[in-house]
Amino acid sequence: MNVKIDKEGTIVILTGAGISRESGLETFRCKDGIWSKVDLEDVATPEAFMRNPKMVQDFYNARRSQLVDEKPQPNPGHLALAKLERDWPGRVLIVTQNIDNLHELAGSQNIIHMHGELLKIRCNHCGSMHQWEQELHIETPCPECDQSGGLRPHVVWFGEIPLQMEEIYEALEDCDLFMSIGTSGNVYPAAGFVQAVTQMGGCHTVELNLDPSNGATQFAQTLYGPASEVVPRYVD
Ligand code: BJW
Repeated sequence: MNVKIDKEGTIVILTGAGISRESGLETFRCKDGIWSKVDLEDVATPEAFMRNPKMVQDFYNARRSQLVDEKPQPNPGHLALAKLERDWPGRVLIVTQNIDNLHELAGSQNIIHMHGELLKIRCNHCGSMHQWEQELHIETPCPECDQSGGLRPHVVWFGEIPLQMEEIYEALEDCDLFMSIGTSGNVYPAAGFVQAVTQMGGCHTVELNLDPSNGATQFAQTLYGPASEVVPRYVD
């Protein structure tokens, strides 16, 4: 580990789309990113799902089938974080904004998917959650309550509350090292975590990214380059 913190210390790692870029998944806000091809207002809000569920389902069906059919693999960035969790005597928590499963495939165990998971669906009618195994269509009935029209991707859209926020803030309060990897710092509440840990005091903060994020000046330390290089270099 490149930085000296107490061996029993808690490490919280926020990850974003950039860590999965070299595994072949697109980011959102890079030049050729997802939001340069589709308007987020059309696919990433509850209003969009109400207005045009087919468009939203098609968007997520395509991204889900990319994960299932192309089977992107974790890159050295994900693998280095899994190794850190195995080797570190203290607590390591990954808080990912990503809905892919690459941290799991890399072997990380302690993961919070604050923006949901692409391989799960839930039912707006009965609240049940299911593995997402087939293309989702508006007429697909819920395996639990048998009603159709309510199944949606288990993801967090703009205007919805991210998942497990209480657990995340508890970990941030306890945090000795906060790492932010591959995120542009545009989307709250994740973009506010660095300020939160800084105000609480006693936590070292580091940004590892391809280029400076919106919040770059708030970090005590920064390291720029592709995640597959800078993450192993920092944590090994
Ligand atoms: C590399 C690399 C390589 C490239 N190696 N790096 C005004 C002010 C403040 C807030 C608000 C506001 N108006 C509205 C809000 C709130 C809103 C918000 O933040 N809006 C902003 C846009 C202004 N937020 C919300 O609505 C959230 N909910 C909320 O706030 O609820 C209230 C509440 C919170 C807490 C407690 C109680 C109440 C919900 C946000 C949901 C975001 N959803 C999405 C879609 C998820 C499903 C899906 O994937 O489709 O989440 S949007 C999208 O953005 C996705 C991502 O997780 C998220 C962040 O993107 P990320 O990961 O940062 O990707 P990019 O593309 O932006 O950046 C990639 C970075 O990687 C870049 O920096 C590259 O340089 C780098 N990179 N290649 C390393 N090889």
